[in-house]
Amino acid sequence: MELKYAQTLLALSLLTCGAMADTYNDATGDLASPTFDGFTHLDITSVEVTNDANFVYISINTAGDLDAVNWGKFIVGFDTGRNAGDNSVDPGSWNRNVDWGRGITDFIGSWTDDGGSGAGAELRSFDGSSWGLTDATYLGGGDVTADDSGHAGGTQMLAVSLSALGLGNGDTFDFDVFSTGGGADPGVDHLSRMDPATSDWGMTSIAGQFMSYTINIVPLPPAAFAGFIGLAGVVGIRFAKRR
Ligand SMILES: [Ca+2]
Ligand SMILES: [Ca+2]
Repeated sequence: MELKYAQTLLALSLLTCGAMADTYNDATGDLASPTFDGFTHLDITSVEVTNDANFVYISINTAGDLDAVNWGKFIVGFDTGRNAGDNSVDPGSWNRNVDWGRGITDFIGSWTDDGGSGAGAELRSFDGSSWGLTDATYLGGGDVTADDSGHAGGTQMLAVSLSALGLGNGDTFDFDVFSTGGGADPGVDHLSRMDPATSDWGMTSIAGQFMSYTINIVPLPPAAFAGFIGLAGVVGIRFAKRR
């Protein structure tokens, strides 16, 4: 009974922990020297993407400690294909000096630069002719969230709603991620490139080939439901015996 109980628990935990994240690796130390020397918090090492029924979750891992610095921003550019997109980072708001090499339809502009006590983000979208603010952490609409719990380990965690991106199960979007500073700075490190994307603060960064991710909403299979009922029965019996 004990072994079967353990096996059922293991099976249940595997079924309910959700889809595995897709990991997109970047080189470490691929920032132009000497301008960006020492800016390990801007050096992206990998990005993990996963989703559930409502959100896409994006963890941006860096080589630094995001609690140890009071500046640094991370942009995620999406091309969902819902319109031709725009090769910019919204000239009216974030306006970073980036050449995506294509149009993007949406981006998350996020910040970690509050001295390690929080994180924030905006979600901006292109409607085919102009950019607009969809939601922001300071507006609390729930379409974009930011989490600073991984900052000491160098990770900026973001979530964006599928509905805001106009995406559903089976849909694929293309994306790139870059780190940057303030104003019209370029992308200091692009996930899409293993080599420096810019040579200096005043030089446009050039994106590489975008990554792609396919939304996979995993329904709870009937077998798992049966297992849950079975486990509930086992637990019920065990609890009953202890009374
Ligand atoms: Ca890097
Ligand atoms: Ca890179």
